[in-house]
Amino acid sequence: MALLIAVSGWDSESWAARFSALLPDHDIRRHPETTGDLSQIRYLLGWKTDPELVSSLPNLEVIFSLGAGVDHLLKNPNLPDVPMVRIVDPDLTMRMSEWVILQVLLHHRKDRLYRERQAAHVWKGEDVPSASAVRVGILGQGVLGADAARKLSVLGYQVAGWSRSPKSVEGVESFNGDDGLSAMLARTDILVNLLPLTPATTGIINYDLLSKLSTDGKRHPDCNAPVLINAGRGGSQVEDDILRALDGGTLAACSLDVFQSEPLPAASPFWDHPRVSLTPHCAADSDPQALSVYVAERIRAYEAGEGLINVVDRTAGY
Ligand code: NDP
Ligand code: OXD
Repeated sequence: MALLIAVSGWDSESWAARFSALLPDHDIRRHPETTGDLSQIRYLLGWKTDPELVSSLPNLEVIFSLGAGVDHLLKNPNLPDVPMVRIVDPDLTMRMSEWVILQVLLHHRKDRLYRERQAAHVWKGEDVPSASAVRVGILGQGVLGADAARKLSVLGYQVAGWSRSPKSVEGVESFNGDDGLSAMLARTDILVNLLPLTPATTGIINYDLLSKLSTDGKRHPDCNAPVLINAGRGGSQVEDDILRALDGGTLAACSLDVFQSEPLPAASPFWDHPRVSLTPHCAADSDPQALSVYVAERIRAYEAGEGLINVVDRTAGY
């Protein structure tokens, strides 16, 4: 029985080499180079994998997502009814929190303005509110949202989080449900999205939502309007609405790691927008060895009869 690595956009050869070292007693294959007999595939390690391939593995037992998100697999209408395990790993979590904290600090400490002043050789400081005066709201209080929330709270920010179920994270105000969302937005200067992409979160970051953010300009760190930071999924954002909000003053600025279409098309107005910072979906790019060890350990535990952890709830969609 074999583990098939089918990861588009990644160097499958180096992943296969790592798994061969970690699971020397397993048959490690790569798609399409060494796929072989499909009936021998027991485990699939997938990232944006061809849906037809996923649906044509008759003896598949477990799907491993080579990412924390599983929208890339769940959009397959013919997904086999086997458990799907996602990545939950301290290395990935840490990197995401680093990215979120970096973006929050860049906006809070007016970095864009200072870069403009540096380019113009202008030696001039600005008043900046203390972190304790800045209210951060995080959409999603799962593994990633809760970690970023905790760390931002330690830095002194007033942090709140929104999730489906109520949470109790030290130093973080919890909101849930539709009413909870409006209440959190109304007290938010910097909005961070770390929601998974599901039918319920598709297009959730639209003009209506952005219009509900705090309008208490005195507290806004960046240009007297709120800021958006999105590292969840591009499918959760309505990009025309974000541009309208930026250009109409509803949003001061944004940091985007994810987009409706990736790679970001050359013609996208985000590339040259003066108040957009973008990164190429790399917010939580992790150590490949750490992710491989995680998957190999899950396989070993499963084969030892210990069951699986971090299994996706297919009904909830994450
Ligand atoms: P989790 O499953 O641990 O957390 C998801 C959170 O979202 C939970 O708090 C959940 O609520 C909440 N949620 C889901 N649906 C809703 C909804 N309809 N309304 C309110 N809250 C909702 O996921 P992770 O934290 O591990 O990852 C989050 C996402 O981050 C991934 O799905 C992926 O899309 C993205 N990601 C992006 C990366 C990048 O590089 N840009 C890297 C890794 C992940 P509850 O707690 O009540 O269940
Ligand atoms: C993930 C990602 O889901 O990198 O892990 O987007």
